[in-house]
Amino acid sequence: MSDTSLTEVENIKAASRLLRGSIAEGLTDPLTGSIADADTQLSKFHGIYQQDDRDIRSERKRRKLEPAYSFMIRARIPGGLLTTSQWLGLDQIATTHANQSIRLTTRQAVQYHGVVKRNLKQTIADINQATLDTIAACGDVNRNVMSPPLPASSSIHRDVQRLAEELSEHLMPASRAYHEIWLDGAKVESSKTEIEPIYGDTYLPRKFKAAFVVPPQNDVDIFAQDLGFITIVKNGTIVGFNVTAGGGMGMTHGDKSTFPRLGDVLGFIDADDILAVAEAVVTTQRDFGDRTNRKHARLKYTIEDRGLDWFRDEVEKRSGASFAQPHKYSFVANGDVHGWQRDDVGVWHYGLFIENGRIDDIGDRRLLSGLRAIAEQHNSEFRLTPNQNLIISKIAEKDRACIKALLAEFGIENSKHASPLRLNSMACVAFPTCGQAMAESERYLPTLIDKMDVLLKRHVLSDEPVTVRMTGCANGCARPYIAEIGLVGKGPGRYTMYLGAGFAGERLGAPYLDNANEEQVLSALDPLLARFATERNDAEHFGDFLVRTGVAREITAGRNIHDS
Ligand code: SRM
Ligand code: SF4
Repeated sequence: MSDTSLTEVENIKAASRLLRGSIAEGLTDPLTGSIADADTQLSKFHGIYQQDDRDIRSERKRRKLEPAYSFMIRARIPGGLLTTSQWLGLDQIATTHANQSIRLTTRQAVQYHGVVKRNLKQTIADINQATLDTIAACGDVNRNVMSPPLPASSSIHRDVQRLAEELSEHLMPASRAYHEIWLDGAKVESSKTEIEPIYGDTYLPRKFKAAFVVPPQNDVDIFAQDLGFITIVKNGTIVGFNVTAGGGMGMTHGDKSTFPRLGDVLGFIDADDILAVAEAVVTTQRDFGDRTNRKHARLKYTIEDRGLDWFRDEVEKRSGASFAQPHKYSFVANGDVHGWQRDDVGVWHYGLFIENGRIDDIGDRRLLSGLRAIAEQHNSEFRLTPNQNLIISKIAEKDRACIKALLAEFGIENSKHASPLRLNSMACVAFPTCGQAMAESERYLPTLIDKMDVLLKRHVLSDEPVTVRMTGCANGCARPYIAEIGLVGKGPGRYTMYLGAGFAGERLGAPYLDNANEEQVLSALDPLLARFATERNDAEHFGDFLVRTGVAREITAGRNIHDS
């Protein structure tokens, strides 16, 4: 019997025998390219999304054909750390089963698009062959754990990466459904023999996201996370972590009960308490999150409704840890560091700009082939960044010339393509694969940036790094509400423009234009950039300038973002 007070997804999870549903049976049905509706919810927990090609949706409908179904597959890659041999495995899958491209995501993971049902199992098997998996990459569980990829201080970053991997492991679902369905693992006879010790059999009310950060770079956007750990370093050693909770970006246009929210700092803990505190945060959300309304089910609303003090007490009670006063920290930017960087032990890393995370071969710019050639020569690491870029990591001085030559040969070095504005830009996937898209994003932002760059040049601001992020809907997958210029799709060619966010991801932007087309966006920005060029304080960022001069409203709490 389903409980009508709960959302449909809750009933699907409850009846799923720990995420099995009828996925295995659906894969063998040759009559359709889709799987059963309920299974489309469950497959997300296995990192698999059913989609259809929206460019041809109406044409197929007119011809009375079923939608052109295919699947998006997302891998789980804690901290975005890959060996170059894992990369070569991922590259092979892109060319055999997907649409000849790899898509880096805003959470340091990779996605494939366009995988058809008959190739799904083999694709997952090949991902497994590359010693990776797609478990919990989506669904109402803890997703890919982020960790800063740029090793400015190599030992600190290595330790934090290890903690991120431990946290990812600790919060993985225990169900063997994934191995059974996709990897032909032994069948568990009865779901009674299996338990989910942390999640229980209906998992979380909604998705859950965690990250670590090492100040001063806020590349992971720690305040956008449900749960965050800010690393506190004294005299070159990690002394503990400030814990943040209750961040999230998603909202719905026109629904004021939904809003983006930045996480609050709960307090300081020792490194030994990380897993207990994380588990307590997760189980508190499991028990108190709203299972009757998915638009109100994220941890940010649990904290808004019950209060931060209540939440802190509950986490302390469940974890046995106590929060001390937070330690001081400061952030300088929420973007990536690009180009050549040398870490504290003298090893080189190259931050490669990848526009909107899309790795393919287009014209002279052959990213897919170039990264393949580099991975074949450079037996080391690639680090995926939280801003859809990639770091070719751990390059010895003697190998630098070879990497430089390969970057040039394949036409992919940063200097060739990117102004500071472009380097600090991100766009979500949107059309043609995303079922939620209302406007273009990945396919459109590059041309809009060409036009914005003309404006910046006119006002002698070409060297100014301004963050600009675009999404095709209000869900906020490219974290647009914490970009100095945030463009959020509302309809074909129409965007709500948010202005005034902090350059370091510490303040949300405020709505400035609603339902604006390209011309309206550019004409609004032109005079603001002119004023910025002449009236700014020393080293002042665009978002701070707009707030100081009263052009953009200062948003001090997400719940106030819709106020006029
Ligand atoms: Fe996202 C749903 C893509 C990061 C908030 N997101 C989706 C779906 C799966 C659409 C759907 O539900 O049908 C998109 C698939 C598009 C496609 O065709 O591939 C999608 N999200 C992405 C990615 C690929 C964007 C990108 O261009 O990189 C990112 C994958 C990250 C990963 O590797 O796990 C991605 N999504 C985010 C982020 C950013 C982050 O996590 O730091 C957010 C905002 C933070 C947050 O969660 O609040 C985000 N995605 C959403 C939401 C809104 C959730 C909410 O609380 O309201 C949805 C819709 C939903 O969950 O119902 C969504
Ligand atoms: Fe799709 Fe909206 Fe996310 Fe963009 S922001 S990928 S349009 S869900």
